[in-house]
Amino acid sequence: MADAIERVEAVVYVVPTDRRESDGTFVWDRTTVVVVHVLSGASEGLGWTYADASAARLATGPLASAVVGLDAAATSGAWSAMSRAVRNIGRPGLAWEAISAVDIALWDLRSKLVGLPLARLLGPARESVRVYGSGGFTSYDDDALAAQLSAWAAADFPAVKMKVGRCPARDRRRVRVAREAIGADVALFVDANGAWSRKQALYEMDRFAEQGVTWVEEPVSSEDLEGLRLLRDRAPAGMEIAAGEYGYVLDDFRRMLVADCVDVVQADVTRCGGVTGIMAVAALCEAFQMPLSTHCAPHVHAHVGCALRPLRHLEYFHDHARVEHLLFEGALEPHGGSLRPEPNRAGLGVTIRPGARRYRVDH
Ligand code: SMN
Ligand code: MG
Repeated sequence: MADAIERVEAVVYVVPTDRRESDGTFVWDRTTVVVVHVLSGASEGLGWTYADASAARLATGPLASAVVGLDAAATSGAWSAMSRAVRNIGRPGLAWEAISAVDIALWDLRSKLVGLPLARLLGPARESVRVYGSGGFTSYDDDALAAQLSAWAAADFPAVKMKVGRCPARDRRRVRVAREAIGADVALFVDANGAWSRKQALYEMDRFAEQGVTWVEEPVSSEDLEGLRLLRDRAPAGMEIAAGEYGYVLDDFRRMLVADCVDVVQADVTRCGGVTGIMAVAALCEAFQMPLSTHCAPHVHAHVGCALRPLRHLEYFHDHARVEHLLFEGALEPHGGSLRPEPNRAGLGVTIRPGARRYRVDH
């Protein structure tokens, strides 16, 4: 056989956040990354997911058993084999995050075997992807919020996103602070992470429309498709409703699209089945004439995003951009509000930095 998959290894890194962080419904102080290495002869593919460390065991256990011995170019066959392997574990959630990391590594390997950047192997629709800055955590004071968002505005980002929902009384002031920090020409997005009830969301959205907010992400839980549909239909003119970051298997996205409950679907390559999975999600979005925006994990989305026809932009998420620069040599930097894959680096174009070992944890 051509290049066979010989081994799957996984390494877990835990990187403390640069300050305590929170959004409308969660608090955290570290980011866990499960990095998967797929080996074939002298070649190695690298993939990762932002999941619990236990995803590493899935990658080196049932998923490795499913793919070792397969042709390294047979990414679709490997994806189906991994899906079958997790039937009794339960596909959505952790299993699909682990599959995502292995699939990303297999596409990195496949690109390296033919000497192409992943973006070029996929057949690009564009050479770079527009970004929006994402942070503005509810744990920030007004100065930190203004400093972060204004820095992205100064770097020609067309939009920035901040967290809301933890304290509605503070939020209205925080959104005013954000608008003053970025000026009138940068789009202002908010993400409530499902913190509001349906009627509370309607009230907050009206208040935020006064500050020119044009994107409200997860105003209610993304499991409340009827609620999202209500808010999409009653949102102030010019304000889009977005959700989808908790979409794993294809049926999650099919149900969201059939419910016609968002203006923009979000998907995360480290959750929805990797490159193979997000390409399928993009085809679904296209069938429903629905725009797509990717969630977090900026480096991988910069490559795959070049080939996602319905893609509008990717999320330059503060934590993940910081972690990817700490762990990976070759992590992309935004220029002029876009991320552009390196044309002369095969695969994802990254290697593990020697200094990454300080963040390694046993799993
Ligand atoms: C988010 C992403 C990752 C961690 C916390 C919160 C948020 C987003 O939902 O869309 O950036
Ligand atoms: Mg979100």
